[in-house]
Amino acid sequence: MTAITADKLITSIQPTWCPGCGAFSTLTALKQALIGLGLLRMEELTIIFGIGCSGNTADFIKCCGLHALHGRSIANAIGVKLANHQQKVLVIGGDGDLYGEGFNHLVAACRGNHDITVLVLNNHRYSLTTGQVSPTSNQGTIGKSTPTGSIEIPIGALGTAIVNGAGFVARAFAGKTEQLSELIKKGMLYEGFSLIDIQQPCQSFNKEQDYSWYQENTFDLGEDYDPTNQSQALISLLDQTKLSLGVLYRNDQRPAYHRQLPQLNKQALVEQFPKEIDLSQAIKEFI
Ligand SMILES: Cc1ncc(C[n+]2csc(CCOP(=O)(O)OP(=O)(O)O)c2C)c(N)n1
Repeated sequence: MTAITADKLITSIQPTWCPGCGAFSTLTALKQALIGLGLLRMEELTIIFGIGCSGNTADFIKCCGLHALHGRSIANAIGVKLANHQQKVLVIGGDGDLYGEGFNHLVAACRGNHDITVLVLNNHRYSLTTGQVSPTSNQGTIGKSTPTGSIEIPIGALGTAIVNGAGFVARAFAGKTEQLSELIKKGMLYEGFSLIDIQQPCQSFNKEQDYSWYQENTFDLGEDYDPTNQSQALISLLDQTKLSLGVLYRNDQRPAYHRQLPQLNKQALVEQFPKEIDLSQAIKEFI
């Protein structure tokens, strides 16, 4: 076993994100969280990446995992967790990947309370494909795919997650690295489905929501906010004058999926099979 330290997470590839991209600070916060968790070891961490600038994090952090198909990272992450309960399983993707193409998987993960942590790097655009509107773009956004302005209103992803059973839902801003790192740690320590929506500036394709916009339009949830109150969480999300940051909702009463499934709740799949399996016959059939 190799304990997680900063040097273990480094790859030889330099990030290809544009200067000023919020993903730089999100990556820093993520690494701080992984190191800070302490209990984690490299072999106990799996990260599944989506497709997009956000999913390209796959090249910039060393870990076990895979770069999934567009919108299919959550399905893969659930599979990993069900096969091996010892794994801390993270998903990293964009708002297009996870609230657009993959939204049905996100809702299914909430309903099952699958024990994975999903980080949505939410820059309100499809940025890798050069800035088309995404499910979280403001109504009226002008882009290559919407030259006269988008008609749809932004998706209420966090509210949908909460009403569909997500156990832990938080919102963060990439520019507040320390708070983001703490939220990632909390989400990963939570046993059940955790969703962290990371508001992230995209300097190239979202000129509207830049760093100063976030400074002016976000606030931290105070001490008097009770995250266990589901209706209060939903009401607070309806108020869109400013974005609240922190743990919006937390339910510690609902067991995670793998604790409930009779076939798996005593032993994970990896423990049910012999350590050494002779696959030669199966391989012969495929070649
Ligand atoms: C099935 C499929 N459809 C479309 C694409 C093209 N595509 C690649 S990245 C991307 C947008 C990703 O946007 P988002 O998830 O918001 O991530 P960002 O690049 O903004 O981080 C799209 C549509 C693809 N690779 N695969």
